[in-house]
Amino acid sequence: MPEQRIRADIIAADNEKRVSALKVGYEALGAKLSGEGIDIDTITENVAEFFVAIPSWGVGTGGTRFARFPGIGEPRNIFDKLDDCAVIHQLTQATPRVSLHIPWDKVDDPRQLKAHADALGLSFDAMNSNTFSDAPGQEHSYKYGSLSHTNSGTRQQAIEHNIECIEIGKIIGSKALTVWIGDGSNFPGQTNFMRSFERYLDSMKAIYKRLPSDWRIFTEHKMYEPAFYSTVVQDWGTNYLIATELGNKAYCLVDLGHHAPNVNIEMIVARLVQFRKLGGFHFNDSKYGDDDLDSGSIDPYRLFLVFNELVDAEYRKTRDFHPAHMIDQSHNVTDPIESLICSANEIRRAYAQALIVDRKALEDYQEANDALMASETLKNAFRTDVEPILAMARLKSGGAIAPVAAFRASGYRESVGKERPIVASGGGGIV
Ligand code: LRH
Ligand code: MN
Ligand code: MN
Repeated sequence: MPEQRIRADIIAADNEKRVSALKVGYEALGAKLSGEGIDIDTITENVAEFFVAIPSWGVGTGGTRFARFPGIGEPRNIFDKLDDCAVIHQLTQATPRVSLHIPWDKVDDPRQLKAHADALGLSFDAMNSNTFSDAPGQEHSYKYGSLSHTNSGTRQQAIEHNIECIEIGKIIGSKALTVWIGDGSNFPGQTNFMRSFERYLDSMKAIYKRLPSDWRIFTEHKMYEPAFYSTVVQDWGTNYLIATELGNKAYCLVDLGHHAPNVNIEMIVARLVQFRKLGGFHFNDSKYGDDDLDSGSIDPYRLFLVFNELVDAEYRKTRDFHPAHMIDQSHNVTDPIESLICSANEIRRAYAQALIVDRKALEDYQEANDALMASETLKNAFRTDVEPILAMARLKSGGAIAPVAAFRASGYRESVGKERPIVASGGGGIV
């Protein structure tokens, strides 16, 4: 039994108040779905086995380049962050893994970190390297790039940092490395597109060589920012080229916020699935750019359509299909624990809705070119309120029917607020 940061009786008392209403809702939904030939318990079991990783950098309050407004009881170090992640998992039963970001996460002793995670019942998802900002005391600056830098010493330093992330990851049980770089340019002519990409590929090949045989490497594309004229790994096409150049342990990571507004992300997902190069996701939502808003808070239909592709891939029994599901968000005005709880639920909601799509009917409508009914088939699933399924999956796994309410009832934030001082300055999710 893992150590629990919230007392079990507090969750039990909150569940007690809600369980009879949940049973009524679950039965009603079960009857509706059964009329459509769907067994609700099977869907609930699938949902209970769907997990999404928490980003260590997401449990601290984020900020913009203008200001950061810290909340109370923010994590002071990676151990505090793991405690907060454990709370999210205890309540949702949906987030047993944590994705680290080095050196934002200062890992002095990986074995001690692993022991802390083990005690909390947590494990580690992909490691994230950081060569988009300078760490104190590093020899070469990343101001003009890292893995694609014109200077070989800078490139070598960035390569070694990624290898260090792999080494830490090996000790704590991670099985993947995610590489996102900010390399690019701010002026036409500032860099040579082809030479930069050649240098980047050479650097990535050096990192790839050091990847253990049972690991995967994910490269993450992003259209712009911090470079505003050109970016070295700017879109999924370039990302696909990287993954094919590197080899069969290399895959593309899709961060939902890294595309131009209105880009058809679900179609990108379908392409990567078809050519066996979908590595995983950074889930978040956005209105304008890489806003890092809470998953499903702006466009839940788009999230559903992404999951529709993933469930379609499962339905077609796509070989070697196991994308990594991770959240990548910044919480500027909410309690990060509450936002991450809601996001994990929204992601599971999209999955549950995608699971109840009548795939046979959809296929028939597609074959018959019945555009309206094909669309209605998706909409019928999307319009279904699957909350009773999500709540029942949580309850059956030992979580909370209403996780935010249970979190508030627990007083966890107030209690850690007494031991963790407010950190007034600092940017992003860096604590
Ligand atoms: C870049 C990014 C990438 C980083 C994270 C902090 O915008 O999405 O995944 O590692 O944000
Ligand atoms: Mn990301
Ligand atoms: Mn991003």
